This record gives sequence, C-alpha cells and structure tokens, in this order.
Amino acid sequence: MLASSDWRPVEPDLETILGNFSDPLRELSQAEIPAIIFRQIYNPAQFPDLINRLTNMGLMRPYSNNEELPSQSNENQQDRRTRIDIGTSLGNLGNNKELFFQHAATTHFLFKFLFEGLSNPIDIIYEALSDLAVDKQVEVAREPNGQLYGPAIFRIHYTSHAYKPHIDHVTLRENRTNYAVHRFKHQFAGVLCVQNADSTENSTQAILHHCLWTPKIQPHITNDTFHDYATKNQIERCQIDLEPGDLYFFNTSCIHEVPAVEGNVPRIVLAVFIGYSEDDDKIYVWS
Ligand SMILES: O=C(O)CCC(=O)C(=O)O
Ligand SMILES: [Fe+2]
Repeated sequence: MLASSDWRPVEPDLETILGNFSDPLRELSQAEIPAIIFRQIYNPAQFPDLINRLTNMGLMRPYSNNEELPSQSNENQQDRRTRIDIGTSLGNLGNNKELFFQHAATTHFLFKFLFEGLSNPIDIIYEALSDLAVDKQVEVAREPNGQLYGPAIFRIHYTSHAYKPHIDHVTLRENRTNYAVHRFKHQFAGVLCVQNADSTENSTQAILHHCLWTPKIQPHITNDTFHDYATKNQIERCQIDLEPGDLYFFNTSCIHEVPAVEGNVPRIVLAVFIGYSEDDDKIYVWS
C-alpha cells in the first residue's frame, strides 16, 4: 500500500491517468488511489442553459442567489426538499422493483430529449469510464429480462443538505440481492460537477477517507462517531475540489461525505453508480 500522504487523486486527463496507471479502475477498487479526476471534460458554458431548462420544465425548484424570497407564493405548498433528484435512484426507489423499472423507463424517455442542442453530459461520463475500462464493456445496468436501470441522475442539493460519512453499496449497505447489480464486488460513483454551491467563497466539496468499509466501521457510521475514529486512527482524508465541468470517480466503499450546503445556490451534480469486478468483462452503470 502507498504511504498515506501519497493518497492523492490521479488527474487531470486520460493521457496522464493512463500514463500513471495501466489499469486505473483496478487501483480504485483497491482504494490505492482516492479518485480519478477528469478536469473540464464537459464545457461548463452549457450548464446555465441546462439549469434553466431543468427549472422551466418544473424538474427542479428555482432559486435565487441574491434574495431570500420563497420560490412559491403559497407558504403551505412550499417545496422544502433539500435534495431533488432528476432521474431514478435505486437507493430511494429500489424497494418496489416494478415501480423502480417503470420510473427508470420514464427517465430514459426524458433523457432522450433533455439535452437537445447541448452536448450530452451522460455520454461524456460513459465515454470517460469506457476509456478507463481495460478490456471491459461499459453498459447501462439491466436485469436478465432486459429491464434497464436509470442511466444517471441529477441531484440538486439545496441549503443545509449534507451527506454524513457513509458508503454506497448495493449489497454491503442496502442488501439488495434481488437486483442484478449485486453481482459486482466493487462499486464506484462517477460525479460530474454541474454547479458549485457558492462560486465566490469556499464551496461545499466532497471528502473521501482512506478507509474501506468493514463491519467494524459500521458502528462509527451509525453512531456518528466516524470523525473521532478517523482522528484517533490517523486516517488520511482527501477533499475533491471541483469546478463545473469536472468529473470524478471514486470507490463508494471508502467512507465519504459531503458537508452541508450553505447559501441559496444549490450544489448540482450528475451522478452514476458503477459495478466492477476484476473477473467480470462487463461494467454496469446505474443511478
Ligand atoms: O455528490 C458527491 O460528490 C458525492 C455524493 C455521494 O455520496 C455519492 O454519490 O455516493
Ligand atoms: Fe455516497
């Protein structure tokens, strides 16, 4: 294993990444590196149009970056969600398999026309992943009967939204053995930054801990004591500072967190989950 002070992401482009690691996803699966970062892989000048489109279609709540005005006139009907998903989340909808796949079909329909006139950010994520995948085929996850999972998900995080230290794993965390994606030993996430929470000061950014989940770690997650545990055990941490248009991949079995969003400008990402096994020639992607 590398000395912990060497636990740094590999970046900024494919050439450098492959120049450093012949099989970067394998390195990620072993948590030898915290993340793989592609800088400015998507032209961020397109995001304001995309965000306007999402807002005008009623898919996300409008916001203002200079006033406190509520966005809806009727107080009682105010939408107070601190996270809005545009897409189909297995974590949130997976308890009802039939509804989950119906919802995913609608997401595929939406994403067919949503990006018209812009470059398709989902394609960009899949292409980057394919470039990293040595001898493996990258596909939208599907059940043996052909039902497709959602291909990617926008997550709009409004003020106060935080992800406490956690992992994401369909088997280790969610125990969803009734879904085909559970066959993959390792799970990664890919996250494209669409908008930072605050463009003027230090904005909310994800933090990865050099600590793969084990049953021994779980009580620290459940009891909210992971930070104490990390300090006592001198666990290295790595903040992934992103600008709109940057994409990072990380191993979601490493404990990770995103501190609370502050201010009126929501943090917006386009995210995927990824299933990877060394001995499987497919890489499945879902949301
Ligand atoms: O938004 C992020 O950067 C990471 C969110 C997260 O915890 C995840 O995708 O598993
Ligand atoms: Fe996560």
